[in-house]
Amino acid sequence: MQKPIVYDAPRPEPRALTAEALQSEIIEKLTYSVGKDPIVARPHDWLKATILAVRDRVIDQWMESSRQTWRTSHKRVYYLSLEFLIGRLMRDAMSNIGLMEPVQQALKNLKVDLGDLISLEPDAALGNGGLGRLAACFLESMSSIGIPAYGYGIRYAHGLFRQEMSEGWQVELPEDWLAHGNPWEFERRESAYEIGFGGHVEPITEPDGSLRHEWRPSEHLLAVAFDTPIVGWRGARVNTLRLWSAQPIDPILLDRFNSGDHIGALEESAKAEAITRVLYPADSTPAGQALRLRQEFFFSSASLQDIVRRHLQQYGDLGSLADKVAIQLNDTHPAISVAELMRILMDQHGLKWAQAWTLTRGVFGYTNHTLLPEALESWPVALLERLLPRHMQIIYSINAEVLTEARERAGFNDRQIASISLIDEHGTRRVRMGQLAFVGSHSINGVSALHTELMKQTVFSDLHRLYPERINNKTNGVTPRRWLMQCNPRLTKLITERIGPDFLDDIEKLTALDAHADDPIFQQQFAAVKRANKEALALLIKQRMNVVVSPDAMFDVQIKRIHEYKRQLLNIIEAVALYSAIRAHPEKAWVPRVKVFAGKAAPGYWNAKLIIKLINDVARVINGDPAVRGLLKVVFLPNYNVSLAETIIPAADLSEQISTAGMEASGTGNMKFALNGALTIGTLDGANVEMLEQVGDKNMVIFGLTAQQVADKRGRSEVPRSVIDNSPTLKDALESIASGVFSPDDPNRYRDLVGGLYDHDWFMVARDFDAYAAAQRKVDAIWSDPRRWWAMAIRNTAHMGWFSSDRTIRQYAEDIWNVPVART
Ligand code: B1H
Repeated sequence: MQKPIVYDAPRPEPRALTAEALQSEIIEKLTYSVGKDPIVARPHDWLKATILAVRDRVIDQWMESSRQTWRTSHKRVYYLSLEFLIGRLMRDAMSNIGLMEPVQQALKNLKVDLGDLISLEPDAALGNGGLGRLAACFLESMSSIGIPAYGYGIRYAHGLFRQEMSEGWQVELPEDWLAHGNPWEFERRESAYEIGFGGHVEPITEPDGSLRHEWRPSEHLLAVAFDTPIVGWRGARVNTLRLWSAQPIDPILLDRFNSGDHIGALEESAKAEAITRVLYPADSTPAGQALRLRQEFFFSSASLQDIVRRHLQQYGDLGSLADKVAIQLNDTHPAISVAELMRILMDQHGLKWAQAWTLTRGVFGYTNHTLLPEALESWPVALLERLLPRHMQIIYSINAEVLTEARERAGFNDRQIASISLIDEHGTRRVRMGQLAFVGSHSINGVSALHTELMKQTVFSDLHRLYPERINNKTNGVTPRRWLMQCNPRLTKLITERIGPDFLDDIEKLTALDAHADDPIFQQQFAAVKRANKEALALLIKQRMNVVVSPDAMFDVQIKRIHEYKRQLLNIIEAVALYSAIRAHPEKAWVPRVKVFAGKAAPGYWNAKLIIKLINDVARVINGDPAVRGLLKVVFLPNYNVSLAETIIPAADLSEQISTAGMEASGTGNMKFALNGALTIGTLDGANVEMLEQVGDKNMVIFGLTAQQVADKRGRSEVPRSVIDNSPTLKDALESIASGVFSPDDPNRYRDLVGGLYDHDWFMVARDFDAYAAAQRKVDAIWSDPRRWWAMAIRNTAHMGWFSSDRTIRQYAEDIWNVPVART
């Protein structure tokens, strides 16, 4: 047992928040912490000094928050996620504790520009896309509404790859966010845990005759904690993001070194460090490699050891674990935690199976983020047996318990038993991590109403029948601090002037804007804000791409991971059709458009990479064709990340949310665009459905097949060829792409891609094309009526308050975690 906590130990006076105090402290940090004389300091030195000064203010609140949790014995929430897509932290921290103006002033006095420093900070890109960004929004919201929480994940040495373009093709380069050090993190050598792999299980008969199991791993390494403070709105609370880094127990095998094997002496160290070296870059599809399973177990085990240690330190007894601890599994990536907690409780703390199983289910909640069949994680039984033999035994025992219950209590037949079994018996036997996470949790949630419904009907239908009270919905949200106040200060100011500042603390108060939507003066002001944001984006496009775009044109934006189900292909085919129409009828009153794309493709996903190349090929031809007279431009901005999103989203007029219905679990970009006053063109998919409920069908442009219609068409394996033959516009566009109009250097480049649309069209690109094109012309018509456009845009902002991650987190707190929220 560790020493008990002394709650009233002395602490320094909190730091002052004034510009004067900050100014002298920045100089002090520069001198004594960075070790630079101000006269030779470089921008990175100033950045570091500024972060250190800001960080001190954060720490004051951080310590206060954690003392309070120890003092009050509140239940803690632990969010386990293999991804946290944080982005930059400095502006977030400054803005949330009200330091933007004093820091800006302090730096100005020192002749340093705050904006320059902000853009120097590297993006922490420890995530792929929506799932990782959701985790980051959730952390910020938990701090903002006063929930004692920890994020647990991996401190990848290299986050998501940097994307460059080489002749229009994606090239992946290593990302190096730690190159200049990371002033936000605190290494905690004292919080290190041993993690084992391999070996065997030793059955031990206790003196009382009972049987205990002891895992004797053959391989050991260390998980070392790195802590980053996460500041809530108005500094209400500061929680901790604890990321684990893998290190060898013996950094060098001296006997091997001494015998002359200098490389072999470092083997252990290389093997350990490989675990946290790099983020797997596949969004939606698991990598399925042994190293990935090692990552999953490594961070699950370290986190659970830490949680159990903290609980014992405070309460001394594991019986209260489920009353004081809630652990949320962000998808199945940490699902092995179910078996690991069972092992810790039984093998290390001597609990009996029944009590351990009750505690485990009491503690865990599982969030599912995708139903794509290829995305459902499973691991070969043989691999698990080799790497985690004790966990495999526990998984078998859990399976026996659940299957017996299913037969005896619910009378399940063989088909149903096969469907809920933790072991997939088709082909090589595999452990299904979704089933494991489900049976080990008291709550299983989807991330939008439609997605949750489909979960009940498809992958988890039989488990839902067995445990009908477990599945629930928690529609995603985004933090309005980062995604409105920080990224769009102009709009924030305008809204404040119009409806007062209350919405800053209660974002649902944005509905007050609805009453101003038809006011011509407010419309003009709203349009002027959008215009200024578009000028900033136009400048960035000129600087990065050397393409000139007019801020008078409609900015039509699709930014997200490149995936066939997200249908960037549908968008670019429509652009090709529009291009031919403009050339054929130059006399018509075309609405000028700039089509902006950005997003990364998984390195092994050929079709996604080909779609990037197609967008670039089409862009080159259209942007270079004088016959278009600038009425249409296409831009693909490389290296999409959180910071780029923060510049693009406030400048968007039209948000493309056009996934094949039933395939996008929720989407969160959709919410960010609408919050910033963009209209949405979208399918009835994911959270679009609930956005439609909030803003009404007069304020959103919906098109295309429904999830049910998609399922029906797939079920009938209908051939799409006749659809294409009956749509001359689509046919022409496809023929021009397939015949090499945009790829004269390799005319066959897109033959197979287009061929897929004729053969099966799994993603319904051909079958949704006419509806999509018609919806785009409807968007044109609205654009041509500015009064109508801006009224719609304002109403979108007005009704996005519900999509705040504060609301989402409140629902998790109430329905899943059973913890109170301090601020409502
Ligand atoms: C989402 C993932 C995902 N769903 C596997 N699933 C991964 C799956 O590395 N892997 O193996 C990585 C990511 N990501 C996204 O989650 C959904 O597609 C979005 O619709 C949703 O908005 C987001 C947050 O819930």
